[in-house]
Amino acid sequence: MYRCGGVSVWRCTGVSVYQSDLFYLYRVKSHPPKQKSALEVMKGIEQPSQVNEQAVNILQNSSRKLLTKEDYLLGIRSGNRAILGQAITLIESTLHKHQLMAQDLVAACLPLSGKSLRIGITGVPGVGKSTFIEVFGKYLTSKAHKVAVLAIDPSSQRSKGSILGDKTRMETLSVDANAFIRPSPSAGSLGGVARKTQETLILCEAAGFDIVIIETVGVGQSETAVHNMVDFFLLLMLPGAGDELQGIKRGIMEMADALIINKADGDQKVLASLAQSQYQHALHLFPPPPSGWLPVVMTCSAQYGIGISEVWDLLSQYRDHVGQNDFFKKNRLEQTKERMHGALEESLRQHLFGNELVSALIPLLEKQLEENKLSPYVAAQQIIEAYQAAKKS
Ligand SMILES: Nc1nc2c(ncn2[C@@H]2O[C@H](COP(=O)(O)OP(=O)(O)O)[C@@H](O)[C@H]2O)c(=O)[nH]1
Ligand SMILES: [Mg+2]
Repeated sequence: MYRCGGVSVWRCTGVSVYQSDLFYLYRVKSHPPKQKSALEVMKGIEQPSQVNEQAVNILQNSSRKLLTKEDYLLGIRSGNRAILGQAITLIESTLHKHQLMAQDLVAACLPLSGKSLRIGITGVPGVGKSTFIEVFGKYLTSKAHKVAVLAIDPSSQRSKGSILGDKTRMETLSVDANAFIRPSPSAGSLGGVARKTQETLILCEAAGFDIVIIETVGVGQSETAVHNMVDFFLLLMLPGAGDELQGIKRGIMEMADALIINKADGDQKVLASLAQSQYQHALHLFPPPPSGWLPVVMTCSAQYGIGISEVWDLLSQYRDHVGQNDFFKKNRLEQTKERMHGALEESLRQHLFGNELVSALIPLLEKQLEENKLSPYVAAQQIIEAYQAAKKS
């Protein structure tokens, strides 16, 4: 067992298992799973102990039987966050049998999914994403919504997880009975992490969460991945800093349905208003988005809870707008198709480059390219032909 980003993790037969998850990984008939709070599900964060005594005891005394698909499904459908956490661990597991079970479970949850409003939130580190999500999430649960917070952060292995690191700032939301917070899976390529997050989203929706917030750090490729899985994309900005300074690429601004300038409090209030009009003006110069919704620029202070209900009002307006013009449905369909094509491309790439003949041929062709003996197009064609020949033999 080791500690990762403040969370104690069990490393057993090649799979990472969150400490508290162990409790539910094995079915203990005499100890039926009880409802746990979100904080408990994420347990380990504040724990100084290196060993989860409870899990060890249960493992020693249990019949070591994995929950069945029906157990998971029942737990998820009833909104049991501990079981939901367990099921997500299966999705993240690298064990083949867990993967099979996870795929089964995702397929079973698919018909129950799709009913939430999916919100993507991005912005540079320090802009206040965690503070905002905490306050916004609490606002939503106070309005009888059920909120799930997920994160995409492919770099999280290095940075030890975006949300985990911010745990202290989500203390209130994580103990809210109507919230569920799950950090980014801590390993893998962006494609892999995105897929796991997408599947996690399906389980969360099946568990009855009607608002799913997906957080990403606004500096890399992950924005596009998040944009492709949400209905509304929200970009948090700092007052008084140009977008070059904030490291926000133009492409990310173009994806945004709303720009929210956070920290509009104290001395920064005036700067925030100035930035608001500047960004509003800049957005007018962008081509109109396919949703027909012109992105809105607003200010807020997550710290002082100012402008939070206004953000929700804006989201409601957006939902009405894209509901009326049918973009909501069309966009989701497009996203699903895009995911299929993305998965297909990824799989083709793996097959192609995983082929021994192809990987032996590529350096030879590269040499010929260097010597101007071959055109890149002919080389590509030769690779495909070599692959096809290898498949036939
Ligand atoms: N003044 C002010 N500070 C804020 C506000 N929101 C967040 N902060 C502070 O900004 C810092 C970074 O916030 P955090 O939520 O961790 O940002 P993240 O990296 O984007 O998740 C923290 O010290 C927060 O207390 C705000 O609305 N006003
Ligand atoms: Mg954060």
